[in-house]
Amino acid sequence: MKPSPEEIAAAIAAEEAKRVNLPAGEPVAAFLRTAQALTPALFERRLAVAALVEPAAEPGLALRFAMRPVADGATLARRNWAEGDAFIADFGEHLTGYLSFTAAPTGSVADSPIRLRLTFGEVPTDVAEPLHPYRGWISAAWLPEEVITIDDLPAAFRLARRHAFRYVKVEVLAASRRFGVCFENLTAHAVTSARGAPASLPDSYPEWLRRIDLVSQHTLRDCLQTCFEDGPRRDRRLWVGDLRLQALVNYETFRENDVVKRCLYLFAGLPRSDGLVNGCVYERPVPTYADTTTLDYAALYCVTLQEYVAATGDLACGRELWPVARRQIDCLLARLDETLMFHDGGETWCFIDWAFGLDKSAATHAVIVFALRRMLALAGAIGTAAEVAHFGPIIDGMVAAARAQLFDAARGLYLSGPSMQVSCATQAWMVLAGIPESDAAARAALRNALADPQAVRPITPYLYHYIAEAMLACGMDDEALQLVRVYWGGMLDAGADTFWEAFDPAEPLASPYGDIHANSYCHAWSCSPAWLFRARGLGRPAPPPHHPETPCK
Ligand code: RAM
Repeated sequence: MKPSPEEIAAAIAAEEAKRVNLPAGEPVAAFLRTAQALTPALFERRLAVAALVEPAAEPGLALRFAMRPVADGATLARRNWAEGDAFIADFGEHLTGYLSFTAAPTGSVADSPIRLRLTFGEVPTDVAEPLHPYRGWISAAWLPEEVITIDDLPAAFRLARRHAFRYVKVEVLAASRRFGVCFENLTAHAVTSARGAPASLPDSYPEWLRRIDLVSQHTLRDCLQTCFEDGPRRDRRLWVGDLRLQALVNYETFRENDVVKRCLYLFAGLPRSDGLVNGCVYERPVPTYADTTTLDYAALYCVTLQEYVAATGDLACGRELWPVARRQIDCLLARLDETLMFHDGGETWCFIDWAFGLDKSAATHAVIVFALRRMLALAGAIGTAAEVAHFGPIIDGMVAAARAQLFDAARGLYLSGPSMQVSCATQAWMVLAGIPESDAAARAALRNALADPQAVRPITPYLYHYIAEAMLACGMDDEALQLVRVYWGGMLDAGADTFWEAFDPAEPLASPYGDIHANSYCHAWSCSPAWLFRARGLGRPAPPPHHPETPCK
């Protein structure tokens, strides 16, 4: 049964009430200085209006609306609008940035200010239907709208707030009847710290795959600001889980590696009192703590550091942040029971996915094993292996505990929590952690869960990524390719210019927040196909058959 927005809000509130947030720790000034010194410059690109558009209801589309062009963008400067009028400008592509224009009176001098409502749309739905009444449980202050009043026309105006958008709906809420308003030079100023555009995949790749690759890059580009933001519309901040996937794609595309480093230092500079990194941190107004600790993300901090060192060869950074990563592991291991099992007691958040009702114990257990293995790899690279020689036996113990306590041999999959829940999340992380006894057992666990109509399925591209990554880890390349084609391709079919924070193909209007207008439609953790294609060879066309030349006689 699909939960109502009220049920989602009540369940989240009940979970939050159980949480014990440790106080923030002492900021580590030296780490924060390093982070700030690595702040990248932002580059601006100006975009003119491509077209004036109107939404058309398309019940067959996932988000129910398509845009129809009604006039060329250049005609806007020749039109004028009166109180009560509205239009939608389409900038032709998704961007993160600012809006500017000149508002000029026509027909008479302006004898009043004008009041406008600007609504910013990442997708048609944002501007095609009213944002209110809003039913979400996160603040309505996130809704992408502004009411502005401009005096003394003609006036050049630039909106101070940054938005994420392709469409802007302009409504003239109030203006004197004695003049019309003309909007000249309506301009979007796109900003990103990504320099340049990566080379496209060769033509030998199928068209649909090249398109997913490109949209993945655009998603990353628009999230790549002074840090790797999770979403330029919302939450506009740095989360560990999003960072790992962004960093991976970045190494294969924009290569803004210093931004990854800055992010690692921001987390290291703002530990909680027990040394766990925050699930997310804020950059502004000064780098500061978010009141959120996320155990699976703390484990993924170690993985992200290991991958950064492997991708860049920056051993000095690996060595400097090694104690921070070690601390994550120590804190996580302290939460295992005497049989080396992790149980989600609810006092610290485990994220894994936003799927409603998901039991996170087994998946989090596996994320910890995944991180332990990566810590051994990092230790090998930076020469600290002796310090973590005891990790090997701990990994063996955690693997054995999971096999003994979570594996349902009759069904060929792993269960989670007291309700013995079957989920795709559990199988994906078990496989990535190397817990199944063989690749064949790993493949069976994934296939069994995916075929089980009762299994809890993901609702975010973040968890779909881990299913694809797990499939690649155990030789399910064709299924991984099909998953990417159907899931990310499903967003493309719905008209996506950038990939989304949440998308449940079975319930396209579902939102983790109880209202789709609170969703972000350019969300970092959905950009990972570019890494699956470029680093993991997913979908790589077979080389043309080799015909040895016949030697001349
Ligand atoms: C949401 C955001 C973010 C994610 C967290 C756990 O607030 O979508 O990307 O990392 O959840």
